[in-house]
Amino acid sequence: MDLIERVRAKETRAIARALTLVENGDGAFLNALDAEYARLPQPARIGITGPPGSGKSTLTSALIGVLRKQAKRVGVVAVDPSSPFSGGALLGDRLRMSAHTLDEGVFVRSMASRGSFGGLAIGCEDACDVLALAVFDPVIVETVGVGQSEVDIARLADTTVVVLTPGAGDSVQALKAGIMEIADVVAINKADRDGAERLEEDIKEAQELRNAPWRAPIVRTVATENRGASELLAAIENHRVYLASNKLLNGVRAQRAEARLMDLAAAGLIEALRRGPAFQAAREAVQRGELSPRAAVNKLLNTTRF
Ligand SMILES: Nc1nc2c(ncn2[C@@H]2O[C@H](COP(=O)(O)OP(=O)(O)O)[C@@H](O)[C@H]2O)c(=O)[nH]1
Ligand SMILES: [Mg+2]
Repeated sequence: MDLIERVRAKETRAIARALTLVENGDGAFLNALDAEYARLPQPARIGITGPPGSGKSTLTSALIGVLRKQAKRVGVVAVDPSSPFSGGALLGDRLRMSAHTLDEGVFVRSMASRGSFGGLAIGCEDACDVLALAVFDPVIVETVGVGQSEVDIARLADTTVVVLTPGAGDSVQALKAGIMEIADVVAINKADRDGAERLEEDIKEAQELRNAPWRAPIVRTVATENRGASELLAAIENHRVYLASNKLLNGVRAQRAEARLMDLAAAGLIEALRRGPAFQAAREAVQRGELSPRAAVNKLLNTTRF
């Protein structure tokens, strides 16, 4: 049986193999996966984002616990550009979610950046396709949200949960950086610590400044004790109902497909320019300061055969 069929048959080893091929950018497998694209199941996509250490992985694990009680098959992609494959954070993810690792209804994969332009989002989408093919629903995407990348993160999911923690400067900064723009649900994790009240007020204040049709509900959680996990899941499901009942879900997915198209187009274009015969000369001219980067690109676009 070929790998695609084995993934569709929910075979754990095949899923792991497929994710590795996707991560390595294996052309033959990606083509086979792309051939399934129009027929892929469309699992609910939940994004969990927030500053490093805010408890995203622990919270994801708590959500998995609730979802497993509902007999849902849960797929998780944890994306962390800062952590290499052998790195601590990654190991942390594995350990933290290890309560579920012997459960066939759960698949957790950590992935680092492929390193190429747009590689992170592209690799994540490909991994999500594999999990969709393996009939996981929902698929949870955990991403470190810091600074500009938050906008990218928002488009990886139907529903984005922003995780903030009391007493952390990071969270205040996140609020200032406009994180409310992307939050469909806010989790105040580590609510066992002082300052949850204060943070909730700050979040509400930030929300007042916006006039959005959907106001992100705020849920307090203590992920280490599984507290608030059911409430968080209920808030996520409410947002999904809101999307569905206002016919917004297709729009969210269409936006995601378009963003993916643009990412791949940009990556493909750069690859094509790099492979072209004039690239090295243009690069050296730019490095010597003889040619402006813009002029170099224009020249390359005009002379490269695609
Ligand atoms: N006190 C407390 N600690 C927590 C809570 N949730 C997570 N942690 C701890 O915070 C640390 C970072 O958690 P982790 O899930 O790896 O954060 P991530 O980097 O956002 O994925 C770990 O030591 C967790 O045990 C919580 O609700 N309360
Ligand atoms: Mg984590």
